[in-house]
Amino acid sequence: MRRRFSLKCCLFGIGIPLTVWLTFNLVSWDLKLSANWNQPSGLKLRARKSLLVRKDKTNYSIEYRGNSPQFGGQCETISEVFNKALVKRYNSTVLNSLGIVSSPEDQKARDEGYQKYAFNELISNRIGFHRAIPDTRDPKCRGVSFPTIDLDASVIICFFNELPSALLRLVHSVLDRSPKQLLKEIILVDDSSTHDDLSCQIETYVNQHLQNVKFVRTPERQGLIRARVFGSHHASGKVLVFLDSHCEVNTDWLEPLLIRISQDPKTVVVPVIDIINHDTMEYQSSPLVKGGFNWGLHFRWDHLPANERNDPKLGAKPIPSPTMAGGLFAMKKSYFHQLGEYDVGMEIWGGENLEISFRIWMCGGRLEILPCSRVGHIFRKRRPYGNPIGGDTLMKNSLRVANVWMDEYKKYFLKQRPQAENVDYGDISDRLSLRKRLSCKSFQWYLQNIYPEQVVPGEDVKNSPPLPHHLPNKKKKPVVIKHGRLKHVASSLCVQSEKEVYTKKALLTLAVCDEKTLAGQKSQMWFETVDNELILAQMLCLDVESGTTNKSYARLMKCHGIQGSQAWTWTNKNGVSVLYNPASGRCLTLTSARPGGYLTLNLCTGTKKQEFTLS
Ligand code: LR7
Ligand code: MN
Repeated sequence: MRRRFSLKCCLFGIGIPLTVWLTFNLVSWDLKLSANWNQPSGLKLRARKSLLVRKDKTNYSIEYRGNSPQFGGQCETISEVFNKALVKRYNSTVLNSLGIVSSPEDQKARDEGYQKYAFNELISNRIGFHRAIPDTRDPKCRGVSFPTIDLDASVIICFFNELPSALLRLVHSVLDRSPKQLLKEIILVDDSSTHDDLSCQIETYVNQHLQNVKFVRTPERQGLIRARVFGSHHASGKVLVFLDSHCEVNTDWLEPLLIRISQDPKTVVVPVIDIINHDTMEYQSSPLVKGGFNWGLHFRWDHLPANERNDPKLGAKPIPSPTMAGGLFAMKKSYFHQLGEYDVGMEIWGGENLEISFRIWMCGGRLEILPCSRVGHIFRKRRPYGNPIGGDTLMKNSLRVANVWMDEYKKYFLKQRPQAENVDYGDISDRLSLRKRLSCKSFQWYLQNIYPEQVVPGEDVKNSPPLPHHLPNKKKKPVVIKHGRLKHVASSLCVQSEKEVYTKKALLTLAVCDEKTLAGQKSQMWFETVDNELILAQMLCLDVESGTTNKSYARLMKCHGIQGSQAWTWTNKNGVSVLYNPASGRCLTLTSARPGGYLTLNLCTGTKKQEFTLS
């Protein structure tokens, strides 16, 4: 099978003339700079060590075993033509255009990508393994000179069925944005991915092209908690830095983490987690918030209390945080081991973030968010992978957290999740004795001293309750930049609703333009907003039927104000002005160019059926 996701192809394929790009003041492309997924080279993989994880009640050990028979030992190779001086920064307009679906192959790759990874594979592949991202730090963090740091870091990245372009973009961002003397190594832990071919491609790429990157594989799926412990046992740096496999690290991300740990070896530090949009791959800054949790034991973000929010040093100063999100943090390796690593009785996903947070604070450590260290993470709408052991692993893991760490407060969890009563959470005696051995404080102490904002059910509200963060944007009043008739160029017909302008879900059709009557003034009048919405008669928004079938219909829906399926950008395709919908990667198309013809979403080919104007 031959794969080719080259930008060159993409640009020539969609035929956007450079002049247009330049007119719009976009990035000028160097066509050599692209992700080239080369043909198989017949390369033989070198024999690989495989590792055996053995688990019993008191002992958790890892052994090496001979070659893994799991893979045939051959896969196609991936590589990228890369010139450091030409690394590009992709703004949102460019990213949107990278998402254009022009062929059935594009459509297939996009659909399969969403299925397998829950983000836009097409755009990730077209960006390739390198890109510049905006420096989202507070100006106070920039341009400072760092003291000498007497620590080095092992960056541990566990992955299960990750998209190679996303994982390798992370790896390169770490290599490119970390000072050499501070980066001991990167350890990639493949948690027995079942996408054998991709896993083999990543291993081959790493072994062929990257120094300082170790590739290890668990002998069978461990879940992210045990996979991290497994990775930590391969680490030789003084500090462990854990990252999810779909992140990109930002400028000077590592220094603040290591400096803080060198000041206090019992402080565990977390970068600010910026947002990489799962549909567009756009890198966006996150606001400064703290980690908290609700009594269902879900992690949540809390606003900073007013005194911290108004602190003039805010933005550069560590923010103590009751909990961490879980995926991105650094701590001294010796402290990680001393503190009991992770609860290896936890399965696959969930709960370990609150467990380690409680443990850090209750057992004499400290947890802080460092605003001068920024790392982006792809926030997906769903988890794309299953769980081989069945059941709700978050529930099981949370029960372990509640029973080991929460004392009498566990009743609030059980009240929230009555189903938990019958769930077998396994043996927790090891963790209880760890808590004793480390002379950890009570959960009550933690709530009173570290998380006083938390509302305990039945108690008076002492402080203003924390508001969950990351809520969808509030609906704003639309700002209209243009209005007129949406005309299909070749037929000179106008787009209107099949029903009354206020009918939700109505499909859109072509009709003879009615420029004379009042009714025509209304029913064919479209308003384009700064948010790229197209609103008919100032009532409903042009939207896309959900689903990824080749021919979904355009329809009218209540404006939701968060762009997505209701965003339309005028894009030049083969000299034709098309209406591109970045959320679906497709373009507005006609079923037929006569009155009564319907409007659908289709591959962006730039045919006459896709040529529209607003005038
Ligand atoms: O079986 C598995 N084996 C793995 O190696 C399952 C997953 N993994 C890997 C996976 O490929 C990824 O690199 O583990 C990593 C984390 O899994 P995700 O990305 O599916 O987790 P998430 O981002 O949905 O969830 C958050 O909560 C988890 C609870 O167990 C972990 O702590 C994640 O690391 C954590 N992610 C973050 O904190 C990023 C910021 C999210 C926020 C807020
Ligand atoms: Mn993640």
